[in-house]
Formats: sequence, C-alpha cells, structure tokens
Amino acid sequence: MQKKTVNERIRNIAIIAHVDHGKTSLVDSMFRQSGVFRIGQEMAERVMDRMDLERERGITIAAKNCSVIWKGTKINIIDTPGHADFGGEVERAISMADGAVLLVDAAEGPLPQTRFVLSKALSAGLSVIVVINKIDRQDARPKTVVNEVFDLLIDLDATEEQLDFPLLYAVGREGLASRTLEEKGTDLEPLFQAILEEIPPPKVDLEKPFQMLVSDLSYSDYLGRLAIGKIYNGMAKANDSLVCVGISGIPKPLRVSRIQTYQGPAMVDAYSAEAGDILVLSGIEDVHIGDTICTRENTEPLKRITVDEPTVSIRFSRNTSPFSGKEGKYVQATKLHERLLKEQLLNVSIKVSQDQDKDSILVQGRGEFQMVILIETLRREGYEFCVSRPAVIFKYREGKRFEPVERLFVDCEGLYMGIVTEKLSRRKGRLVNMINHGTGRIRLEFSIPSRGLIGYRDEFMTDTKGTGLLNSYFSGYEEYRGDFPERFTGSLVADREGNAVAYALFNLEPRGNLFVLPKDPVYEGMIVGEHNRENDLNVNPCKTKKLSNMRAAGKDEAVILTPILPMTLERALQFIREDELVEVTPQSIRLRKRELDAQKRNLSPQYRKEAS
Ligand SMILES: Nc1nc2c(ncn2[C@@H]2O[C@H](COP(=O)(O)OP(=O)(O)OP(=O)(O)O)[C@@H](O)[C@H]2O)c(=O)[nH]1
Ligand SMILES: [Mg+2]
Repeated sequence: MQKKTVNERIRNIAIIAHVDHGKTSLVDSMFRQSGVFRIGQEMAERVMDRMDLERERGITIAAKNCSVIWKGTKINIIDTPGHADFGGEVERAISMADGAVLLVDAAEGPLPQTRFVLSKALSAGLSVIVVINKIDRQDARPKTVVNEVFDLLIDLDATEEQLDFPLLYAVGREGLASRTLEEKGTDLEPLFQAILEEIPPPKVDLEKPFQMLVSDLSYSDYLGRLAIGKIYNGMAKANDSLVCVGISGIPKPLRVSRIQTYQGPAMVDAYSAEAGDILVLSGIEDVHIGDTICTRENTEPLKRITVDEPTVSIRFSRNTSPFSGKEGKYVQATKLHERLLKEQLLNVSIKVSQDQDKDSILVQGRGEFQMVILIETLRREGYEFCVSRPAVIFKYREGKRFEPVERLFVDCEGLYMGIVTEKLSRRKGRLVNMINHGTGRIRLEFSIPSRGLIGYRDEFMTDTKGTGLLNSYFSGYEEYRGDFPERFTGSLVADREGNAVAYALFNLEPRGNLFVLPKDPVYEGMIVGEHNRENDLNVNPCKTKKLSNMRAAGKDEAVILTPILPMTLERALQFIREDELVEVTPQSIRLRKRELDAQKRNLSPQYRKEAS
C-alpha cells in the first residue's frame, strides 16, 4: 500500500511563458527579495541566463534550476526558455514541477508559445498561477489580456478548477506584484504567498525506498557527469549505493560520489536530501534523461519523460572545402559524430543518426533556430564542418505523404498585408483569421506547412521594414500541400580559387547581391553572391584589370563597392538550397555548392535534378 503524504517544506514550480515575457527577470527579483543576494551585493541582470550564447542573444536557451527560501519553505524554481524551438526544455522542466507560474505580457497578451507551454502544464496536471506581467508598459491592456487567457484556457479544454486560476498583476523586473489592478504592488509577497497557498507541495512517500526521475544531465569538470531530478520517494545520502533503470528496464549499479541541492542560482553540497526536493547526483556515468535512479531493492521505474517529436532535420558532414582544417581544432568526421552524440544525451529534443549516404550525420530537432544554436555552440568549441539546408520531416501513412503544419500569427501594419499574404500563399499558407485592431496594425492567422516558414523570417522582416512580429506553433501533421519553389533566385558561384578583388566584385554587382569583400579568400564552387536570376552563374571574383602600366594598378582599388550585410548563420541556412551547403568554422561562415567542380555540376543529371 502506498502512503502518499506531502512534503510541506517544499514547492516546485516551473516559470513558463512566450519568449521575452519576463521569466528570467522575474527570477532575478525573486532572488533579490528572498535574500539570496546580500543587500548591496552586486548582482548581474538575468542571473539565470549564464550561458555565453544566452547573454549575447538576450534569450534563455536551456531550462535551469534554482531555489529560494520564503518563510521557511524552499521553492525550487525552473526558469524555462520561451522560444518555440526550445519547447523540449519546457517539457523536461515540467517533469520536475508540481505547479507553474504562467507569465503573460500585459501588452502582447497570450502568444503561440503561451499556448504551447500552458497546454503542456495542463496536461501534466500542474496547478497554474497566472501572472499578467509588465503592467508598467505604456501599451499595457491587462483587463483584455486576462480575458484572452481565459479564452485560451477554454480553448485548451481546461477543467472548471483550472479555469478558476489564481491571478496576479506584476512588474516582474521591478519585483512588484498585486492581487488586483487597483492596488499598487510594493513587492513580490503576493506571488510568494500564492505559490505557498496555491501550488500543492510535492506528493511523496518518505517511508518508501529512494526513487528519483532524471530530468536533466549536466557536466562539471570537477565533479564529472551530473544527473538532476526530483526525488519522488524516500531519501538520499551521499555514498548510497543505488541503481539506474534505463529504457531497457535492467538496473545498472551506480556509485554516487556526492549529492547536492539548489541554493539560489548555485548548487551546494548536502549530506542528505528528502523526497520532493530537486537533487543533483554527481560522479555517475551512463545515465539518460528519463531514467529512474533508485535502490537495489526496489527497482520500479517512474514514468519516462516524453517530449514532442522532432519536425526539422539537418545534415552535418565533414568539411570538404579546400580551406578545410585551416581554422578549426576538430575536423574529423568521427569527432563531429561523437560531439553530436553527446548533444543528444544532454538535449531531449535532439536525435542524432547516421544518414543513409554514410558521409553525413542526420540531426533532428524542433526548428531552424535550435539548429543555429547547436551549430554556433559547436563552432565555438573549435569544430569545423558543413551543414545542409534544414528540411522538414515527412511522415507516410497509407501511401500518402504528411508534413508538419504550423499555425502562424502575423502582427504587422495594415499596409504590409498585401505582400505578406501574397508571399505566404505562394508558400502554401492559408489565411484562417484576420483581426483589425483599428490601430493601424492587423493580426493575421495562417495555417502553413513548416517548410514554407524555413527561410521566410528574414524576408518577412525586410518586407515589413523590421516592424512585423511573427509567431507560430506546431499544430500537427497534415497531408502534403504540394510543391513550391524554395528560392526564386540563383547563386553566383566562384569558378576558381584565389582572393576576391574589388575590381571584379564591382563588375559583378549588377548581377546580384554579393556576400564577399575584397581580399576574402574564395574557392571553386564557393557561393559569392545571390544571382538576380533563377539560374546559377559561374563567375570570377578574382579577376584583375588588365594592367597597361604600373599606375593603373592602384586605381583598381579605388572602386566604391555597395556595403554588404555580414553573413550570419541564420541567413546562411535560410539562403542555401538543396544542392548547397554552409561551411562553418570557428572563424568563418561560407556558402558553397555541394559539388565544387563546375564541370561536374553541369554534367551530372542527378545533380541537376536535385538542384531544380
Ligand atoms: N516593461 C517591462 N519590461 C520587462 C519586465 N520584465 C522583463 N522586461 C524586459 O523584457 C525583456 C525580456 O526579459 P527576460 O526576463 O529575458 O524574458 P524571458 O521570458 O526570460 O525571455 P526568454 O527566456 O528568452 O523566453 C527584457 O528586455 C526585460 O528587461 C517588466 O516587468 N516590465
Ligand atoms: Mg529567460
């Protein structure tokens, strides 16, 4: 017989929201007000965003644990990312939580990722506290936003109980919260109080043998591999001898060298930890996310974490360009494969497999942006490799092809509606709803194949002069909607190796947009620009002016070139076509044809077929 009781000393909450609605800033304020940082102690902004890429981009990429103590109760907090491509992180975080704090921006209202994270929290049975955040915004419309949250809950089939959600208004960044709009918040007390009262304490059985679900893995140079998760039952002490039950169901012995729990943003050593708390075990090998760690005597596994299927794939391969090995530390295919396998271990939403063609490794994930972050992480570690254009993952049933489809929300000025609608319908998007706010801005809702969105964001920003907002969520698989051209322009391809010359680039400018600068090294098959026309054009970017006398040489350099946009990974991935690759090294991002030899490109019918 199970004797479930509750551990009143603990609360476990996940902070969830659409991207930028203020999760990480709220955690800062919770730290400040619960005494994690001493008064006067210097505290960075958005403390939990500690990865380099997170700080640079101003977004959260990985879900992370921390804790605060409020009136004697330990509140374990999991700060989650709001970007749709990191949805797997939210699903993982929810497996450690008993409740969720849903933030909704008081001006923007619920957006696609609000829907995604809320639906995940509801289906995991979490109690939800709704916080209408950023009520200090000039354009805040908190009352309407509350109604929109209510409508969203109804749409998600919330139960009566869930519809009766605790509601707070907040300025998370300033650390203010209140129960009503009329009251002026003075601190976060109402939020902490709501967490203690409305979020149920973890249900546990202290008498049962130790059982913990691994929700996260990490690595420390000093402690080795770390397994992080919630203790469901029992207690753990350092040097306990435990076992790990993986997918196979066969228990494998473990040696735990150390146990830690969270205190503020850091981990601290603990002699023991009790059920309901979130624990970090160190010194273990061969553990996967979703495994159960328990005692030898009781090897009953807990329910594994399930995350949504990947929808996008990309091929990684060895860098075969003539410049290979010049800039990176790791160039071998085996090294790349090992590193990607390690990523699969740490990241629940990524799957790595050998591609059919053997030369490349197929990486499947949630979206283009997740891939960009992965590629950027690898190049910073010193890897050099090539990647293909992201492709969506099709499914086949009864001889029919199905593709991932997204619900896309466009918010832009009315005058751009024409161009946006035209471009999206070309990409097989269907307009399903349109709301005119009467403020000059309109909100359009489309159902569109995911492949139609690959490469579209950049174009959208240009078309709306940078003022449009684009958000989407994955709505499911639907029957294939038919082909459309991926890109309406061709590439300007270098026909030889050398260094680009200003004179040659100047003469190429009328042909299209260039990607290289004078003196940039180029090689045969490297893409140096976008051709104005549909076909590819082989060009010589190294051509110098015929020298008639010495003085003329200096003059060549005097041509004035149109400035070029630096090539970013995002742009590169969006630009390339099926027969093209992005060459990534720690220092450079170059675009190239898969087949570098111009002769072979022209001759091979297979190549031409794929390219068209
Ligand atoms: N006006 C206002 N702005 C805020 C508030 N809280 C956060 N912001 C701003 O909103 C932006 C995003 O804040 P973050 O805390 O990084 O948001 P987030 O939800 O953690 O974002 P992701 O983790 O990337 O999804 C930052 O520029 C903050 O300064 C608030 O209460 N009021
Ligand atoms: Mg954040």
